[in-house]
Amino acid sequence: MFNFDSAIVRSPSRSVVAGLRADQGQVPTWEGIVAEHRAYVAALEAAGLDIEVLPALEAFPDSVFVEDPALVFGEGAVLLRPGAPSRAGEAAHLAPTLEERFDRVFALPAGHVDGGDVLVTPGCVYIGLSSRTDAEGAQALVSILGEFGRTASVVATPPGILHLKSAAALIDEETILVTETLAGAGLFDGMRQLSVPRGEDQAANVLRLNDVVLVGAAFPRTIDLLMRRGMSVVPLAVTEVAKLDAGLSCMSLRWKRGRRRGRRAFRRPWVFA
Ligand code: CIR
Repeated sequence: MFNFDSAIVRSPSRSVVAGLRADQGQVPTWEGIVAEHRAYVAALEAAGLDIEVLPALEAFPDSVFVEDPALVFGEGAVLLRPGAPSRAGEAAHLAPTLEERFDRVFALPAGHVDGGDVLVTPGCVYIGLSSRTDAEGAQALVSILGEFGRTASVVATPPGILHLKSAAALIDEETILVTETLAGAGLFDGMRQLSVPRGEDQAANVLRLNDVVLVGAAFPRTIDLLMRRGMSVVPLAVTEVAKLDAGLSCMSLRWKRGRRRGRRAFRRPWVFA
């Protein structure tokens, strides 16, 4: 489940400072985003992942958040349709890389889904409806996931949360780290939920990779909570990307390479209707 050896990231564009954000008062700096992104890439490398760094896309300020326009598994990839109009074109820029890397690449045919709303657990892929992910897109993704032999469940992300994974992350095979609001929503049947300490809601977006878990450095009580569970914690600064409502999971696409069936077995993304 947490066995990853590959990742795709995208360099931040100069335009990243104009990325979408709910709080208009908090403007990040390009240098600050670049520094946090560099440290993040180094942490992925230290965790044992081979990383492909895609070039910055000036026309897409939020394109550094590469998790939203696509979904990847060892078995294949899905090009999504991000819900924010300014991000709609990002998936097309990922398509060539995903076609190169994966035997099977599907394209969401309708509706909208942001990858930040997709939480993969061993038994179920949770798709959170949000301001970015709608019912039509979620249903289309359920069908595609069926092609991968994966069961999916569409859940309602509570209001005020940008993405499902802004408030939830899988930390072991049975446990999801959640905010108190999400814990109260009871979305994850059969999973254990562990709440982040009060006042550290943004800490719930951790990223487990192999034997380590990346956690926002500004959240000492969450770091302590995870260390007391015996986890190997890597604290990372995310204060600048947080000004763009982003966290740790959204800056990469991660997977474990499977055995290829043959190079470029399917030349174009499959549109699954
Ligand atoms: C956005 O609003 O789309 C970006 N500023 C932040 C996206 C963060 N993505 C994520 O949490 N999955």
